[in-house]
Amino acid sequence: MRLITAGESHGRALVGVIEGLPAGITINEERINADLARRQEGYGRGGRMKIETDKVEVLSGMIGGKTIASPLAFTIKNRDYENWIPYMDPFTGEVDKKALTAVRPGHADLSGIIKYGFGPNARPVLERASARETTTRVAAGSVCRQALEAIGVTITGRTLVIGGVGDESKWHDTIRAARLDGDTLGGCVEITVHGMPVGVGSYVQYDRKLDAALAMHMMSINAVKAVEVGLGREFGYLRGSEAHDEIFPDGRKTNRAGGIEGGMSNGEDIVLTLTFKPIPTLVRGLRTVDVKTGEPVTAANERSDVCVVESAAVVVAESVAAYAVLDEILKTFGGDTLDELKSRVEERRAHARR
Ligand code: EPS
Repeated sequence: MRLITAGESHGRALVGVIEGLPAGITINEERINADLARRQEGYGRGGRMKIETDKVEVLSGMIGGKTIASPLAFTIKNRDYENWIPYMDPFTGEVDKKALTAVRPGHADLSGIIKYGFGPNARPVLERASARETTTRVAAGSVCRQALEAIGVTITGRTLVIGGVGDESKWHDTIRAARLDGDTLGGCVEITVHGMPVGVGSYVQYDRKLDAALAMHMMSINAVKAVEVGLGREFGYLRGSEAHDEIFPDGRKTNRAGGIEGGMSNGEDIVLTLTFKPIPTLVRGLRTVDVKTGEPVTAANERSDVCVVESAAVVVAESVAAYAVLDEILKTFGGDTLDELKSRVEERRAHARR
């Protein structure tokens, strides 16, 4: 499959095109909208989420509720665009009237203006670097999830840590304290893929390894700085006798590998842990340089979220995993129709049981 996304955070709309979906997948629009709504939730979100009510509009690739194998295109409107037309209109927008020159450490601002020659204004950079882009990843992922469920593969996610705190009962207090300090927080999210058939991915070539593909997709999520498979970094502290999952006549009794050995799924749950860095837009502002004057200043204080790890990051990670897992399943099994794919996956499951 291929997925291409487009859209600026305060532009007219977000756009996605998924190419390579098999024909015959039943897609429920309300499921997509429910996932989009879940992405907007969570303690620690900023004012923007009160403006938006993200809804998908599918433009092509489906008839009568089922995919027809042609590219599935969709849009999600930015309601906030109404307030930004003078600055963001594709033909008449005067972007320098919303200039951001006090570039934010940790954001794409500085490298982006150097790279694309935007003069002393990071607005055209941050509009696309914004995590608003994850809206399209969730809509695309929701479509993929519905295909995966039809072949018995489901994906769940949960927050493990917010701002260094593992105790869920303390998360809101932790986020509240950061907000009062004008600060932001990151955290960790765990993603589990259940029902994966054996042998998705391959050991035979580096770019066919399942863990390599999943890591690439997960690292592409805004703010993700680490992806771990199974025990991940903990492997560095263990002996082989403590690290591997022994095999018994009735299967494995542990899943330290996180469901992937030799770049292939081994039939156990795939378990990934993602670490998100704290959002780089801080109310208190970090020290930086104004790219217009060259003077030291406090970084721009745009409206922003304090923490997205409680809900948004979970659904984004689940959705990106759904796209990546379906893509890898299709690379391994192929199938022009969902029924073809389903029977090939079933055949593999039957073979693995033998
Ligand atoms: C973001 C800044 C904020 C966030 C945004 C990401 O938006 P705004 O600049 O409109 O206040 O709310 O996230 C979303 C819009 C979203 O849908 O998640 C940024 O600078 O990355």
